[in-house]
Amino acid sequence: MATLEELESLVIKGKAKKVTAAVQELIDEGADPSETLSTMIDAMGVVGEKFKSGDIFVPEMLVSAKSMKAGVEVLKPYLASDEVGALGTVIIGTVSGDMHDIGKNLVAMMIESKGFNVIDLGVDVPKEKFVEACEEHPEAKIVALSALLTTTMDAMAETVKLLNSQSFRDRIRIMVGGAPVTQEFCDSIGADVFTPDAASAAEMAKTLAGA
Ligand code: B1M
Repeated sequence: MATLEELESLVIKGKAKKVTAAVQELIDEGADPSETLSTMIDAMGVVGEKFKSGDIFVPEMLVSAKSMKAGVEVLKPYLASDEVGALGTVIIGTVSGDMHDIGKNLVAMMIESKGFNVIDLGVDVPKEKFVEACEEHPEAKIVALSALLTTTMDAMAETVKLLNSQSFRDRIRIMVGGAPVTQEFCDSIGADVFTPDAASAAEMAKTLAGA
């Protein structure tokens, strides 16, 4: 029988196939999907600490990330809702220069599970692409930006600046987040809302949509 402790260890070690099996086993045995997800998020925190202290390097971080993604795939149906699209459209992406997408994917998944249609522009998204997406989707009410590196916070600021100068600015709310992002930074770049994690981002999106 798989345990959450074992799952954490498997993500840290980057054992994707075993993570897939362990997550399925945990869910089949009645584990809470949110707790299972939190365990994998905690594991990535440990991975980050190990990288920071020089115990592991980029390739190890990458295999851990892949194993977490494999686990999230199994969890998706258990976290999703069947009302997709009812609350409107959200455009999301990780800003230019930044390849981190696990947090952004979680935010997208949680927002979708609240009943939004999510247009995911991916990672390393140039600021102009966010503008194009808003123009292509006049129904979009929220633009959500993620950044994981202190060095890409500038790209987030530039993206917000460009969005703020557009004629469609009044119809969208700009949400920002990611490990180095703070409320103070959000205010300083002229974004509308900062939230610290995927669950609060999804709740906030719902509030912004007036639901
Ligand atoms: Co990178 N990396 N990484 N990395 N990586 C960090 C972020 C780092 C903190 C590790 C460390 O040193 N401790 C560090 C950044 C330091 C800094 O800037 N201060 C770092 C570094 C330095 C780098 C490279 C520069 C390493 C190098 O090449 N020398 C490089 C940069 C590449 C690039 O982007 N240009 C790099 C590369 C990578 C990999 C590709 C190997 C891989 C990413 C794979 C992928 O995402 N597909 C990777 C990983 C896995 C990490 C860590 C270990 C884990 C990130 C993660 O997925 N966490 C990370 C250390 C850490 O986070 N402790 C680290 C789990 C995820 C669920 O959390 O993404 O924070 P997170 O998302 C959270 C919240 O932040 C929030 O909600 C999520 C959960 O609820 N959130 C939002 C996120 N977006 C939001 C948007 C919102 C609201 C909330 O509203 C719109």
